[in-house]
Amino acid sequence: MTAEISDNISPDFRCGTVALLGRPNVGKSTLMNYIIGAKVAIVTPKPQTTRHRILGIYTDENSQVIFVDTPGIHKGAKQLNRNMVRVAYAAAEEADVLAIMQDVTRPLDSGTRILIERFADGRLLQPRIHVLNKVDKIHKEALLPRLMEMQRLDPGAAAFVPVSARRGTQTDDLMKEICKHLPVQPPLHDPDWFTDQSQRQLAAEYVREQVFLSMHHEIPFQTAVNVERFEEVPGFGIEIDATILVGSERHKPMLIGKGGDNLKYVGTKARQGLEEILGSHIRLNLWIKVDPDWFDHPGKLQDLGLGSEQ
Ligand SMILES: Nc1nc2c(ncn2[C@@H]2O[C@H](COP(=O)(O)OP(=O)(O)OP(=O)(O)O)[C@@H](O)[C@H]2O)c(=O)[nH]1
Ligand SMILES: [Mg+2]
Repeated sequence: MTAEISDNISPDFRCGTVALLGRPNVGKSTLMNYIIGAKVAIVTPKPQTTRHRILGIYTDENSQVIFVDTPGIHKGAKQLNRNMVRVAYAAAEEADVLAIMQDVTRPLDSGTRILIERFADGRLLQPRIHVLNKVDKIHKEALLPRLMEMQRLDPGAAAFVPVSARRGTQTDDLMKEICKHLPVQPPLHDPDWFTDQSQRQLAAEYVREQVFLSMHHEIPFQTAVNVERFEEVPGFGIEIDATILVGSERHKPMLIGKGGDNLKYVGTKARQGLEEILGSHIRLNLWIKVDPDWFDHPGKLQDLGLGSEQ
């Protein structure tokens, strides 16, 4: 802990965990990254981007808010999908506050309603804050009926907060509302620490982000990234060897692209992102391996950090 904060912890310092929950693609990771000011969770326009729980820790002189970003809650038959959903519900059980997010540019569909009802059914006792995200994309007048509908759906909720995670609109209001419900206790983590993700995990995720962005249809959902080697090279920076797993032989040439262009692009973009967050020169070597069942194989998922407890 830095001297300034440890010497001056106020007696009403608040600290606790907030689970970010919701359907895929509503903006959970974007919100967490915005509030902590660093891209610790990857973001793409595709659903099911986040696959494991990721901590993002915000600390100031009055509070430490420990966000737990979770995979979007969805239906899916594969073991990977079941693990992702289990991870989200487990994070909810352990949190002090539930931040349940929705995308206001989309109607309140049955999946979102079921999810809200499930959190509001009285089994979990923590305060629920409904976060209505992406308000930058709708007219102000459209928000009021949505807020009223939400109040009908969950009258016992602690608050309903419209935000734009992308622009940071009203995230201050959200933070105030969250802090009201956190226990009064000293910080649990070093204030200089802002995520539980290792540099190795970040490397795998930054590569996967670029794979997700450059691939279409079902291909991204059948890809994973494993970092085989992460080594500090004196006088240079960091050298990383990573393997991209694809679910089918025919996905391999698509990922490589014409003349290797796509794979080169993936590597360059991931390297640039990693250089920025790790503040170091990076040499990134990528390989591709075909594995048709990694997403339905408990042992392989565990090895990839995607088990039901991860
Ligand atoms: N316009 C707008 N887009 C947003 C906002 N927040 C997130 N997005 C976009 O929504 C998409 C999904 O964002 P993510 O943060 O990956 O969503 P998520 O809820 O973490 O998704 P999963 O990890 O798949 O569950 C991305 O294209 C974001 O740029 C917002 O406030 N406004
Ligand atoms: Mg996410």
